[in-house]
Amino acid sequence: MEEPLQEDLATLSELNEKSLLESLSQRFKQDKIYTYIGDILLAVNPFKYLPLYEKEVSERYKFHDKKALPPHIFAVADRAYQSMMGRLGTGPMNQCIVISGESGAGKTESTKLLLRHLMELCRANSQLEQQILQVNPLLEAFGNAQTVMNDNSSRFGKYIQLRFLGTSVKGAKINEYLLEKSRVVQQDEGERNFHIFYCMLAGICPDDKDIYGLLEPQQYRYLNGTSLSDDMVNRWSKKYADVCNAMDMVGFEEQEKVDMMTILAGILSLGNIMFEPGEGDALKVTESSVGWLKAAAGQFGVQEEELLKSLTCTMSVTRGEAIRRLHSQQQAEDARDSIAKVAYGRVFGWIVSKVNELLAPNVDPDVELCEIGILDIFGFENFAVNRFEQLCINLANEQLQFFFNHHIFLMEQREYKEEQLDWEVISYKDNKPILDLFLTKPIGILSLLDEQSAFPQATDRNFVDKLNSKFKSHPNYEVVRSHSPTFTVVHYAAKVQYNSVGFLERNRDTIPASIRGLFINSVTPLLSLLFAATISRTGTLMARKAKLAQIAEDNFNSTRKQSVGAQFKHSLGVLMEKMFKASPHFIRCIKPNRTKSPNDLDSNFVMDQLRYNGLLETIRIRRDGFSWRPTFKEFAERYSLLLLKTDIPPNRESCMYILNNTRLTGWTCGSSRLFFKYWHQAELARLLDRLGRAAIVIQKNFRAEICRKR
Ligand code: AD9
Ligand code: MG
Repeated sequence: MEEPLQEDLATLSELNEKSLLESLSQRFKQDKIYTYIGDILLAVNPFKYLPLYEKEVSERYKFHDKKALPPHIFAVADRAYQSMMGRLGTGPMNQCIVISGESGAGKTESTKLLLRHLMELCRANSQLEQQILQVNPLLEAFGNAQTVMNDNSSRFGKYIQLRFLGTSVKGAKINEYLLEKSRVVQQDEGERNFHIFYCMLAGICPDDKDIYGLLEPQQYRYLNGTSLSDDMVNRWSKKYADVCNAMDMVGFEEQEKVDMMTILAGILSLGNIMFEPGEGDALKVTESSVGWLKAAAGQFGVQEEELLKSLTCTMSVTRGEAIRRLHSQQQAEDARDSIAKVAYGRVFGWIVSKVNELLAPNVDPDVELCEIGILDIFGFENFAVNRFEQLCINLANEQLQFFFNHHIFLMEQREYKEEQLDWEVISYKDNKPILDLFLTKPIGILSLLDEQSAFPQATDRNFVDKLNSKFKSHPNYEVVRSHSPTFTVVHYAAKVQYNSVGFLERNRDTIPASIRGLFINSVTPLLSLLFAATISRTGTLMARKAKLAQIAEDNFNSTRKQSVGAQFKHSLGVLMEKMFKASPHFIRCIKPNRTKSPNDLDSNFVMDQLRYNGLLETIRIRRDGFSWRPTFKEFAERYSLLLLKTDIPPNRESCMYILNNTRLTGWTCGSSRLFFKYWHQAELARLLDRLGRAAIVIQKNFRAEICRKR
C-alpha cells in the first residue's frame, strides 16, 4: 500500500531539504498541488486544468474543519473570513492574505480563486458579487501582458480590499501599484503589449473598427508588427467580449467605453508617427506618417497642428518671455512615446478609480467596516535586460519577504525571548540590509536616483558611478565593469543585473505642461477629464477647477511632481502599515518549471525557490514554535465559556484552569501570555462549537419536556 502523503509539512518527522522536496514532488505527481506548512499554504502551479474548484468543492470548504479536508486555497479564504468575524481565537479584526512567488507562479490565479470562495462564503447579493468578480478580468485586460516568464503576467501590483459589515460584503476597493507603462511603446523579444490592444483589434466589429479608425494589428509599430493567427483572433475576440461584459457589469457607461477605445486607437496611431529633418532646424513628420498624425489627432480629439507642435518643440517661459525650443529627432520620438505612455497610464488609473467609485460601500460613513485584503503583486523578475521597472518590482518583493520574515520569525521569536521561553533560536536570511540599500535616506539607491533625477545634466552613467562609489562595499551590491551603465543587486531571491539606461527619465516621468494643455482641450470628454483631474487619496477622480486654472496659466512649464521611485516607496510604506495592522495569512506560490509545462517538476528550480523563500526554516518554526500567542486576558475572556462561565478573572490561573479542563497538549505558558501551536486555535473553536451545539440540544430537550408536561 502507498504511504499517505504528508499534507502538513510541519508534521514531517525527518526534516531536511531532500525530504521537503521529495514530499512536494510526490504530491505534485498525484496532482496534489496544495500543501500546508502549519497555517501557511504552499501552492505549486500545475500549468493544467485540475478539477479542484467546482461548486461542490467550494461547498465542502465552507466553514469546514481544516483537519477533515485536504489542503486547499479555499480553506485559506475560509479561515480569513472566519477570523475576520472573530470566530477563530481573536476578536473580529482586519485580515490580509499575502500571496508571493516569482513571475508565473500562480499569484493572480490564486487571487481569483480566493475572491470566488469569499463571495460564496458571504453570499453577497448577486449584483455586487458579480461586480466584484468582474473586476479582475477587467484589470487584467488593461494591466496584464505576455512576458517571457508568464503569458498573463501582471504588469501592475494590486491590493484588493473587500469590505464587510458583519458577515456580508458591502463593497470593495482596489489600490494599484506602478503600472509598467513603458510596455505601451516598447516590448522585448518574445513579449507583447497589454492584452487590451489585441483584444480590441480581434474583437471589435468591422463597423466599429471603421468608426475608431483601427487597421490591422501588423500595421502598428507599438505592437511590433504582430499579426494575429486565426486561433489568436478567436481567443482575443472572446476576451474582448468578456471585457465589454465586465465593463457593463461593473457599471461603466457606453460613452465612457467608446471614449476609452478611441484613446487606445489614438495611442496606436501615434506610435506610427516618424520624423525627419524639415526646413532649417525644424522637424517634420515623414511622408508616410502624415496620415497617422491626422488619425491620431482625430482619435485624441485635438487639432493636428497642436499635436505636431507638442511633438516637435518645447515651450518654456524665461523671465516672462515664451521661448520655443525645437526638438531633435530623438526628442520628438521621446515626446511621442511619453504621450502614449501617459495617456495609457491615465486610462488605467481612471479605470481603477471608476471601479472604486462603483464598488464603494453604500453605508453610513460612521459605520465601521471590517476588511479582508488580498495582495497580488508582480512576482520577482530577472530578465536578460532589467530596467527601472524590474528594480521597483523586485524591491516590492523584498518588502513582502521582509513582511513574511518579520511575522514568522522575528516577532514570534522576540516574544519567546521576552516571555523567557526555553527556545533554541531558528535563524533565517534577514533581508533588511537589502531593503536599507534601497530605501535608506539620504543614501539609498532610490534617494540617489532622485538626487540625480533633479539635475537636468545628470546621466544614467553618472548615476551608476555614484552608486558604485557609495555602495561598493555593501554586501548586497556589486560593481559591474562594463561599457553600458550597469550594476548588480544581490536580492533575496537571486542576483539581478540592472541596466540603468533610461532610469533617470523613467523616474522623473514628467509630462510637459504643453501636452497636458493639449489634452485638456480635447473634444473627447474622457481625455479632457483625465488631464484636468487629479486622482484623490480616496481613489476617486476629482476634476478640480482650481487645478484647471493653474494648468491653463502654467501652460508652458513642466509641472514638478514627486518622482516615480518616491511615489512607489510611499505607497509601499502605506500598504505595509496597513498590513502590519491586520492579521496575515500567507500563500507561497511555487513555479514547477521554467517552460510553463504541466506534469514537470524541475527539482533544482523548485529547490532554489524553497531556499530563497526560507521554507525549511519556516517548517521548523511552525513545527517547533507557537504561532498563536494570546495574552491571558484575551484567552480568558474568550474561552471562559468552556467552563460555562463569563465572569472569571482574566489571569494566568483562570487560563490554566480552562486549559486543564480540555485535553489539549503541546501548549505552554509565558509570563503574560499563552503559547499555542497553529492547530490549537481550530481545536478550541471546535470545542466551543461542540458546546454551542450541546447547549442547543439541551434547550430543545428542555422545551420538549415542558411541552410534554403541559
Ligand atoms: V506574475 O508575477 O503576474 O508574472 P503570477 O500572477 O504569479 O505571475 P499567474 O497567476 O498569472 O502567475 O499564473 C500563470 C499561469 O499559470 C496562468 O495563466 C495559468 O495558466 C497557470 N496557473 C496558475 N495557477 C493555476 C491553477 N491553480 N490551475 C491551473 C494555473 N493553472
Ligand atoms: Mg500575476
